[in-house]
Amino acid sequence: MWIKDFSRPEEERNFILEETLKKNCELKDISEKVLNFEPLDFESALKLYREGDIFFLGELARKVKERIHGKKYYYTINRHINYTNVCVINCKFCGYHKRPGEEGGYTLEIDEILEKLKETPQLKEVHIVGGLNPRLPYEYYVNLVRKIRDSFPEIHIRAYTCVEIDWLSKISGKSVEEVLKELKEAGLNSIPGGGAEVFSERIRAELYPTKISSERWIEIAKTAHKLGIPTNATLLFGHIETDEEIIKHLLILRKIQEETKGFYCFIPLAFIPENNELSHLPGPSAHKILKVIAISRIILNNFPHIKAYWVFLGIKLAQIALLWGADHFHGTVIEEKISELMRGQQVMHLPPVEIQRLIREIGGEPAEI
Ligand code: V47
Ligand code: SF4
Repeated sequence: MWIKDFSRPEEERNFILEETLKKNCELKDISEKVLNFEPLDFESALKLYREGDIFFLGELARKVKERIHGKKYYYTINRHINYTNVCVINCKFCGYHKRPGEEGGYTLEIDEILEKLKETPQLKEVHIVGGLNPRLPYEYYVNLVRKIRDSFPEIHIRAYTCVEIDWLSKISGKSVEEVLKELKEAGLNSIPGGGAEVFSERIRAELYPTKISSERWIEIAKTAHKLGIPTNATLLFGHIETDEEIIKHLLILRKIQEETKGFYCFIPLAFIPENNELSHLPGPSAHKILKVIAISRIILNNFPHIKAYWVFLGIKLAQIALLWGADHFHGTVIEEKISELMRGQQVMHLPPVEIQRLIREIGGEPAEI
């Protein structure tokens, strides 16, 4: 019989304990600030992210999450509509888009979209994101929202990232404010968080030089907030960004939220390396993903929600992310083309009962919103 003595010598145990205590002591002042909901400066946030081990960060983030939401974890019955994959921007990390005229490009007709929505029972939210397709006129975007609103008076319409709003302003010759007002009048409720990527000129120059700048993304988000349209925000991490760039991104978002209070949810998007120009990169480890989720909850303690986006993370890691500070499991999704086209795999529909089970299993109370 194979029996091994796993007990450690006394001195070794004491040494490990001392090391842990010493490390936590160095982070003690910072963690007290976190628990008092005081904002962290750049150096403290970076130190915590770098030196705090994964369990320590997870515990702090979970405490912040529980102070805001208690045991509740949220999800919604939603459906994604990726209306076109044709895009002129060509971000190196994106395996979803096709250039205009390239084989494999598609665009959905408005009626087709309405049919898809009608197929979905008890639908509460529709999430609409697409590429920048020069063939689509401005009217398509406004009509899409208006027709969905006419057919589904109660549904939450979350549509068009700040990148698409900028594009709409360009193709229509209208200001961002006019575009947003018109969309709101047509029935838009909120704006998804995509397109923020990393607020870093260095990364933009290397990976998405023709995409709108961070300044423009922020200007559009602030304009939406001023008009009473809540927006989400994202960070695309796990590619070439540095720790400093992650912290800077989070602190910028925190500061905007102090001014506008218009952000609803933050979604840390873990880079998927398949089928794009950055496929030589390994993508973030589970360890990194959990640390980024935790530090996001800690720094963005003025954001209502941190999302564990299971479509990109995978269901199992997303469930664990709920113990590392995330409180929102996104939703049922149904059909999502961005990761489907990158991974060559259809995204699984997660029925509400399954989401509820995943939440209960980690000791949470599921709450549909
Ligand atoms: O803007 C593109 C990202 C975003 C990759 O607001 C990639 O609730 C990882 O914005 N690996 C679109 N990410 C998705 C998005 C989103 C998703 C879920 C919820 C919400 C919300 C918003 O996807 C893009 C881009 O940043 N993306 N390629 C990739 N290879
Ligand atoms: Fe276009 Fe968005 Fe893909 Fe960039 S991430 S290429 S803007 S679809």
